[in-house]
Amino acid sequence: SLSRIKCKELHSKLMTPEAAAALIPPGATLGMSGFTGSGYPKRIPGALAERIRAAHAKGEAFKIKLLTGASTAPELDGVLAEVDGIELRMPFQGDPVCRKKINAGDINYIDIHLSHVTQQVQAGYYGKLDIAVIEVVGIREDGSLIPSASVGNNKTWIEQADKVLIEVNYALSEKLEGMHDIAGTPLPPHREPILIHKTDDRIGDPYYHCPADKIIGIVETNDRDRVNSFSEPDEVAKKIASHILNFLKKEVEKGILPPNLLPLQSGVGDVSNAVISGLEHGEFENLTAYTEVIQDGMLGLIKSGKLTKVSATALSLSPEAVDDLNENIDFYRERIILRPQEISNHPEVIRRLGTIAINGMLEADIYGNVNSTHVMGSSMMNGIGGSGDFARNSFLSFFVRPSVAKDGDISGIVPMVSHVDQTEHDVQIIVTEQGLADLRGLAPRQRAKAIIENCAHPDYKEKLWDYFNRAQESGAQHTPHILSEALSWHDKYLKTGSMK
Ligand code: 0RQ
Repeated sequence: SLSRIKCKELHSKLMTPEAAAALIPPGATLGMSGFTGSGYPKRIPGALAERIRAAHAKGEAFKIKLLTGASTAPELDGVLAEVDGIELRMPFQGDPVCRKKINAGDINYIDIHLSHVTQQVQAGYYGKLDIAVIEVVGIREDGSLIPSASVGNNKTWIEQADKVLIEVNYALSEKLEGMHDIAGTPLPPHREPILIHKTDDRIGDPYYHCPADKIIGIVETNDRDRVNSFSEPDEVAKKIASHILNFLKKEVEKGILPPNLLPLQSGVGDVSNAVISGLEHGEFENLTAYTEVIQDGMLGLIKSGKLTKVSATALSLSPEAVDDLNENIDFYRERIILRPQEISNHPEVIRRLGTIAINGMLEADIYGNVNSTHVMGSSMMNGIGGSGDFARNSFLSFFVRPSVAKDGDISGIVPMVSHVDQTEHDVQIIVTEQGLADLRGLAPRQRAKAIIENCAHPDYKEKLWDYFNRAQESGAQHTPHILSEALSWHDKYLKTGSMK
């Protein structure tokens, strides 16, 4: 229809997804848009997957290297993994098919902190970026691009790639225009301070800029992001949320936190959503958030007036929440800023603002090391995402999860984690539905006592005390362990299907 492609010079570049996919050669390194299931290209990846399938049927080799912002959706990661089209994947994914191929050893997956991605690509660690494939909601007269529901690494992809393919998506409101603040950082030694002193400070401009001659094709789409609707938080999630909210209240009473807290960062998932909806019904006012992803709960908190300013890199919203956003876009645009992930997750800004980070985990050990990514030490779940960026640099850093998984066969608290993402040095507060362990100011043996006492499930508590007590009978006593037993719980689970 061309109505959203206001730059006349670009009209001749309109093509079908198939024609666009035909411009992507085997072996290409692609930088695609997409962050937590939003703002990913909807049609070109599917057409590319068909091309790859056809090539494989003829016995021809065809794989690509795929870089994005974070996780995408079945229409991107799913289809390309399904046809064995991905040679390398970076920096985060959460797709079931992609995960299966990673764990089968068929995809090389490089799982890095989300704030590090652009500098590593700029520095050339991944070779030359051949083609950027970016979803936008419109192209202005002067050719500048209006970002869509996520920003991620798009600025860098457009700048670094030799060629650019654009998908213009008509399903999201064009009135997103003005919500984004696009700025980046050069490689050292050319860096300067990032002048964000409050969550709503703007340092860039609202558009991506790409020379017209770099754009080799434009595809129009009308597909929504695929984000599932949220269910009401369950009892376990509500208990975890209430432990956190009570704790924050006490910190305000002690004068450690201001009455409107500090900017919040919340991970994705049911527990995070429960914390956010707990805030909606709680007493805190004038809240702000400096986070990665805005989910339904945060939109509700903005609507209620409790959350006044939010900075993130993506809107990851259910269909109902997208309707609400589109209908009240002028209200939300004054309260939401979407930034590149190198800025939303930048350690400098997170440290300066003193965010309160709340992230999920697979397991924690008795000393407070956290595994966010590897099931039983070897099997990739999603990736570290931005959790490390926030955990290390926040003023308060929470890690949360239910005390058990898989109907009680897995303990969320173990003697030693089977993989470390967040070291004990970056983990301040651990919360399960059983309770909260405040590790601030504690030495390792004190931490172990707090974690076992407050967070372990009753089915595993005695076994953890037993391990910890026996570890204190011999050997070095700073962080007592029995190395021959430290991973025996995981080993037992793999052999018998239960840690019990
Ligand atoms: O699997 O549903 O098949 O039973 O893992 O677990 O409890 O539903 O928790 O959805 O919050 O995910 C760490 C994965 C938690 C997530 C992780 C099984 C469990 C279930 C999911 P089933 P839950 P969540 C912002 C910050 C890293 C990235 C991050 C994550 C499934 O929070 O990916 O924080 N974090 N980003 O049964 C085996 C264990 C297990 C286990 C849980 N110990 N062993 N399986 N499960 N614990 C976002 C971004 O960065 C984009």
